[in-house]
Amino acid sequence: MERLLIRGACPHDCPDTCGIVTEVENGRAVAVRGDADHAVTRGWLCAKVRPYLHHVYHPDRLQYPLRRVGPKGSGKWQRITWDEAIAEITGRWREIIAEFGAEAILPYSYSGTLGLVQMIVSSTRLWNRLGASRLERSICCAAAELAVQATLGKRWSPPYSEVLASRLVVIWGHNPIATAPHFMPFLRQAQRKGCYVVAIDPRRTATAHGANCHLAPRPGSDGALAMGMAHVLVAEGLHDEAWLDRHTIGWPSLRERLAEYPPCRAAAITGLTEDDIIQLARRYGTSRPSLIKIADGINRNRNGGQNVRAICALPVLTAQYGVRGGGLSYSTSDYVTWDDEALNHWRDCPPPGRSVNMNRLGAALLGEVQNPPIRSLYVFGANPVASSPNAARIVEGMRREELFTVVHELFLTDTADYADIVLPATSQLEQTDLHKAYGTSLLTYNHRAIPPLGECKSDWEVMGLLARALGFDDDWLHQSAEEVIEEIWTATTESCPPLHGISLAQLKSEGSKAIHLDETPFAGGRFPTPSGKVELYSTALAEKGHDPLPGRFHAAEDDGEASDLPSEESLQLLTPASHHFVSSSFANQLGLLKNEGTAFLEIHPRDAERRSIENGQSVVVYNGRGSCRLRAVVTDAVRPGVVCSPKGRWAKLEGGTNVNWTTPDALGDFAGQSTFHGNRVWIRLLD
Ligand SMILES: Nc1nc2c(c(=O)[nH]1)N[C@H]1C(S)=C(S)[C@@H](COP(=O)(O)OP(=O)(O)OC[C@H]3O[C@@H](n4cnc5c(=O)[nH]c(N)nc54)[C@H](O)[C@@H]3O)O[C@H]1N2
Ligand SMILES: Nc1nc2c(c(=O)[nH]1)N[C@H]1C(S)=C(S)[C@@H](COP(=O)(O)OP(=O)(O)OC[C@H]3O[C@@H](n4cnc5c(=O)[nH]c(N)nc54)[C@H](O)[C@@H]3O)O[C@H]1N2
Ligand code: SF4
Ligand SMILES: [Mo]
Repeated sequence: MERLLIRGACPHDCPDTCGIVTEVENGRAVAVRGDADHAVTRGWLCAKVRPYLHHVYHPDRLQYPLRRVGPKGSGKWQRITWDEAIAEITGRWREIIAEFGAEAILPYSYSGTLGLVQMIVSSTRLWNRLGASRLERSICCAAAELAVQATLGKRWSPPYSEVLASRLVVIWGHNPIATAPHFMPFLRQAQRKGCYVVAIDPRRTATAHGANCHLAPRPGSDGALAMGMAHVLVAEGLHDEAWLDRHTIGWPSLRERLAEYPPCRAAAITGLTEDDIIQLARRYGTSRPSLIKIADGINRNRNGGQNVRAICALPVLTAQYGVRGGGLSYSTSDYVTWDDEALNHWRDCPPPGRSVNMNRLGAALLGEVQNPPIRSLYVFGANPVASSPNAARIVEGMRREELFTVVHELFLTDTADYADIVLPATSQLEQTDLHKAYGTSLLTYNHRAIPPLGECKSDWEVMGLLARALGFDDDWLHQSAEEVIEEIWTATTESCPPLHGISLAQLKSEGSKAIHLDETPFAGGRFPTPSGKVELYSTALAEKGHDPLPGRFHAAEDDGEASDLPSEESLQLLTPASHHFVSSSFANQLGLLKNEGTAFLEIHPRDAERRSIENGQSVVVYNGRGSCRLRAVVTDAVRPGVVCSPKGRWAKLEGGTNVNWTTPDALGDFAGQSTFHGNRVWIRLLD
């Protein structure tokens, strides 16, 4: 009997990017484990990925191409061959291109996998060559990314283990127990050494439960909280004037603006007490090193960009950037930036197509995007009907008779239901890829462990078939996954010091490698901004039409959707990460569904009582956009006025809709950001 151990990478949208070891017997995977040699994984996988083989060998895996035979959404399919599928897709595209031009085709992908080949390159090369519409990829982190880059220059963060040097950690709008589990052992170890942990979240998450202190501000008010803290730091002389003079631009103007945020005003905006804000500021100003840790949940509202800007300013005031155990931990994404030309091959392509904001998919399909209108949608590595905002509009758009939709998937998802052609996709065990983590400083290689199930093909393989059928014979569209990685690695490595001394061969054989970071981010107060300093005042933001200073915010989280009920009866719905799913991935897996329990809505006792809702009752959550049904959990874990229901449920398993039937497709303050959490809803008992 042949028995092999194959090293791979967890492909899911998670900052940890674990190393996985798959045990394979006679071509079949029989076990998966966390890679013990992987510096972040350290031998264990999270609750979601431990049962990965149930995902890979799920009885519902798509195994061959399908063509729709009934009306759109009717669930009637006919098996076809790959040759037929590719001929039909490219035939339709030729007609569409002849009539409307290639921009009438919109590829839609996001985070089913984060692999270099199967996501990044598969989202660029073929589409660039075709001149298709481009997708503005702003569903997750666009505002925070722009805020951090404008302020500090790059998204640099210390490795998880550096938290052992921190005396104070402020976990701000982030729930790492669910969303970055491998950070937690390091945090616990720091706590045992006396590190104090503050959690700032409108609800008492498991992470907040394990903190030393939990503050629950109103959602979207974090910028005002940060400004209030900064006000106190300055009023009490806890800031470092000399450091500010030397290493920042815009300090005098920001200082003036801080006058607008005495603790009483910050308290009124955030719903915290003045004393909470003063105590937090004092603790932050007197504990060093102090680390602020954020992720992306905090930026999914109308003020997301400016809120993150204000938070980024706090370590500036206390001179905590460049200090081991201090500063900001957000993302490591900008240490290694893959060579743009090698990824995209722009030089071999027609002028780039126009950009369509992914958060406006429904609106775009229904006519917001014109000249040309969108006539074909190609979805892969994404499940927009379940995961993108204002889903009722997406479904309405996908039902358009003249829209030709292809969905490349592992499963018949809520999105695949509306396709004209469905193509079967490989899982991570069946494909090759390279993964750069966004939360850690490791690169992890994914070797293919097993042959594809049935007739499944990887994203990149399908790109090659489509390219060939469209008559594009360019060799960079027909490389193997290994060749793609080799080309991009070679083009990137020379000009990228963090990759120096690492060879691809080494990475392949060892499975994972840490990139070279010899010092704490921003050591010596050096910032990769145009001025070389922290840009408290940002000309780059001013040029984009934003306030160049942090501290001016949209008033309410009003997303402008009418309902027939009075607005004082509305509640703000947060839809953060589920513990047992990654977005909608895994939310069709029985064991994980069982562990996550019935889809629920956390509601404060006061808000429940006003509506005569009791624990365990079924409720309808609704607004002008749509509705969904949930089980009420009456708990003071959420603040009054706020309700919470984790994202990721498959609508078709929940009576036809999920929380995204209510979420707004309005855009945030920066970079076309999604505003899932800026969502007003009404609630009633299900009759
Ligand atoms: N288990 C699991 N892990 C995941 C994911 C998943 O779906 N499930 N998703 C992955 C993805 S795509 C991402 S982007 C990351 C996100 O990682 P996180 O940002 O950690 O995840 P979220 O749960 O979206 O948001 C974190 C917290 O922010 C709170 N929050 C919401 N609005 C506000 C606000 O205005 N202010 C404050 N202070 N808090 C607020 C929510 O209550 C929530 O507890 O996680 C990744 N990891
Ligand atoms: N209400 C609410 N909704 C949210 C959020 C929120 O905070 N609140 N957060 C948003 C965030 S942060 C994100 S990142 C998005 C994520 O949204 P999406 O990127 O749409 O993620 P998923 O819903 O997990 O869908 C990914 C799909 O890709 C498929 N897939 C996996 N691997 C492959 C592959 O190799 N090839 C192909 N072709 N398919 C594959 C999976 O089967 C799955 O159906 O969700 C957003 N949705
Ligand atoms: S989802 Fe995150 S924690 Fe779980 S195995 Fe994947 S990378 Fe690791
Ligand atoms: Mo995300």
